[in-house]
Amino acid sequence: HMKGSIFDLDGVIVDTAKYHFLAWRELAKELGFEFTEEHNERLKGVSRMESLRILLEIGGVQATEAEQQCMAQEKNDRYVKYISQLDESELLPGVRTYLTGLRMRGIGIALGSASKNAEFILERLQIASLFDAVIDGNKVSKAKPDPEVFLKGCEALRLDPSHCVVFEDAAAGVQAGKAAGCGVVGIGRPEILSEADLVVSGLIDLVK
Ligand code: B16
Ligand code: MG
Repeated sequence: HMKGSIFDLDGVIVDTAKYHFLAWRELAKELGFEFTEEHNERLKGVSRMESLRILLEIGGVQATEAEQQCMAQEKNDRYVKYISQLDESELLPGVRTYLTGLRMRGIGIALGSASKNAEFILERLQIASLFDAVIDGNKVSKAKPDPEVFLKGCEALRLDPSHCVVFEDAAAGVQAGKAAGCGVVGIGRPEILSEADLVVSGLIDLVK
């Protein structure tokens, strides 16, 4: 049975993908090409530098390592401007109720996200205090589907992975959770998340 829980951020707790999209689209426009919402799907759950690599490939743009660092910084500056406006109202349905319920049952709660802005986002959403541990893009070196982020989450909760459940919206995240030895609840479409032990459309489905 579940003693600990580890949550992905984007797509599970909040829809930050729409702000990533706006920021990436602005960068692409500056570089002289169109970046669509369909393109943006490829960046979900992917690290910042890997996202940039994919974006440059879409635009057919070559850039040196130094130029890429500069572009990633510019994208992040734009993104941070958007997420500075975040507030509680942008929590996805059921999130606060579900997390509060876990706390009342004594179940550990950790974040397992690729984002380097995760702490800031939790603060803006006013849910930072609900988390016992935050494992984010600043603490991991290997991206999902590598299990590192979730193994570190279990370690921070001082629990064996077999007692932890991962909540993920991306296929690579579901794979990472399984590879860590955790139970996995997929959030989204069953076709994409078939490796999960259970798939729901959102945390709201678990609080009814
Ligand atoms: P940052 P998650 C991921 O969040 C996003 O889905 C992905 O689009 C983003 O590129 C990545 O975080 C890195 O974010 O630029 O803020 O470090 O789903 O792993 O919570
Ligand atoms: Mg996600």
